[in-house]
Amino acid sequence: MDASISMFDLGWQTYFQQQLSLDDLETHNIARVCQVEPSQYKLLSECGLLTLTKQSHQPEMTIGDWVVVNKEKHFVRKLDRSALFNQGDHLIASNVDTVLIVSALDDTFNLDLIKRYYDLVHDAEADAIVVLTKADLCDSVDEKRDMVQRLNPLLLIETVNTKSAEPLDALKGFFKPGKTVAILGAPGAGKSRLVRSLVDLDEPETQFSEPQESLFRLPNGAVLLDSPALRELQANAAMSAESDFELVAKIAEKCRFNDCTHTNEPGCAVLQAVEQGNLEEYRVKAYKRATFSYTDEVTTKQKTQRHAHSDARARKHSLAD
Ligand SMILES: Nc1nc2c(ncn2[C@@H]2O[C@H](COP(=O)(O)OP(=O)(O)OP(=O)(O)O)[C@@H](O)[C@H]2O)c(=O)[nH]1
Ligand SMILES: [Mg+2]
Ligand SMILES: [Zn+2]
Repeated sequence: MDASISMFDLGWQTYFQQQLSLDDLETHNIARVCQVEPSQYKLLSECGLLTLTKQSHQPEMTIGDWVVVNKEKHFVRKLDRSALFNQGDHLIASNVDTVLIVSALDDTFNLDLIKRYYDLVHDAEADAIVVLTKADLCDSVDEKRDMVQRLNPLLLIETVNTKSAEPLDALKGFFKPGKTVAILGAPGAGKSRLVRSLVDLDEPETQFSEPQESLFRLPNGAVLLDSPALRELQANAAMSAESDFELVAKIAEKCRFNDCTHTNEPGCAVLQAVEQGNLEEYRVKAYKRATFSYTDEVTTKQKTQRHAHSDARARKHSLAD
């Protein structure tokens, strides 16, 4: 057991401090949920790892939640969250400050998927930073960066080549003490490599304690939240981006012209489907954006997407892989 954990190591912030009563400060302890099991929660605290049995009077909790516990290590209350990832009733992760949306700049670049991740982060009320990896494999870096920037002019975007030695100082600046960070990105986007170039997940000092798998220490004192539920959310987004893409691609096969841009051509099956109300306009826009920079490589794109799809299904491995 790691006896040297402080609340600040775990991501404690003023926002949570303000919710504590005098009673809490004098007689209670604070702990952070680091694992959710069918019948119990595991929490990290200054006193090490705690276990709380799930009980009907407790609110549902998720990884990242801060909880007040009494001296007997029983649940007192959950603190208000600063951010929450959920899918309907299914809670995925909470109190994440910054999410790195990792996307490769090679031919798997997918603006639609970046947008989906961005929307997830926005809905969760966390901050997004888009990290464009594999800059060394792309000769239109600025063009793709501009496409991402058009999603939101204020969005922070960092371009990195994680194979080079210089790249990550810009990112390290975001890993301030007390900040909780998460990472979203398609399979193969370079998440593990990015994390590995920032921190060695196998090193003992990255682990808070042995038997938990979702909270890690990053350099500069930030916390990395990486859980199976978050990885599933990320894979689902990748899969639904693919199905939108394939839907439009399938309809586009019926266009009269092979090189149809689905703008104003006669015999355009895509425009017809939109007019008849069988296809939403936004799907077409996403499809056009995704095929924009490599117009005649639709087949390659589809293959790549299909590949990503099966990868997402088959491989549910962690960032450390
Ligand atoms: N050339 C180049 N290759 C990179 C870069 N970043 C990652 N890669 C390579 O891309 C491949 C995938 O990288 P990973 O870090 O495993 O990707 P991931 O996002 O963790 O993938 P999953 O765990 O499958 O979701 C690896 O072979 C990396 O070495 C980069 O900046 N440049
Ligand atoms: Mg990985
Ligand atoms: Zn068309």
